Amino acid sequence: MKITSAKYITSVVDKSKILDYGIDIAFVGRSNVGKSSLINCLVGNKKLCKTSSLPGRTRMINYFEINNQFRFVDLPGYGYAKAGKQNKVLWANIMEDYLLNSKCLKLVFMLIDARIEPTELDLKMLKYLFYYQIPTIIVATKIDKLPKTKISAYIQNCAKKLSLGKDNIIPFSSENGTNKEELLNIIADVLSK
Ligand SMILES: Nc1nc2c(ncn2[C@@H]2O[C@H](COP(=O)(O)OP(=O)(O)OP(=O)(O)O)[C@@H](O)[C@H]2O)c(=O)[nH]1
Ligand SMILES: [Mg+2]
Repeated sequence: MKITSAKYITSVVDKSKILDYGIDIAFVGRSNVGKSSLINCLVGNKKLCKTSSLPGRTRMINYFEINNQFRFVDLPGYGYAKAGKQNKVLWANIMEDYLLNSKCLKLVFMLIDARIEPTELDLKMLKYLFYYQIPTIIVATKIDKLPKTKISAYIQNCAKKLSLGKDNIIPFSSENGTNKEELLNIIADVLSK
């Protein structure tokens, strides 16, 4: 599949504004893991989503219209140490509201960082997604930062930590587009159902 158009729609902080029509594909993961960069890579526009080397950049639910057919949803990152208690509560509320109430959610890409083992928060997130039976694909981002010889062992270790088969984790790089086509194929598959 090819993405031919990608437009920012809106950013939402409260439950009542969560869009309740159409098809959503959402991106979750630790703050700074590369969610916004991955979306930009898939759509081929480095400026669509704001990215930053400072964690905690995305604080709202950001919606993007893709191919006039479905939406990408850039969700706020978790585990940002400096977020402060109030922001953490706000984050939990937004995420829970979105994941539980979005009638539109067809697929979640959950991102983990290729240089860091899955964290406790990653495990919690994954359990949550499974519990609510939200179709989930795990993507290991920033794979360009790992030596090629270490990728396979890294994926195997992550799979073990997350109690998944190694084929359930897709190595990815926004930097050089590793497995971009693979992710687009998964999206096409979900849309065709
Ligand atoms: N080398 C490399 N760097 C990446 C990759 N993906 C993201 N980055 C860098 O990692 C930093 C964070 O990326 P973002 O895409 O802003 O991360 P995010 O998950 O959206 O972060 P929050 O919005 O804070 O939750 C930026 O400096 C990116 O350039 C990748 O695949 N390879
Ligand atoms: Mg972001």
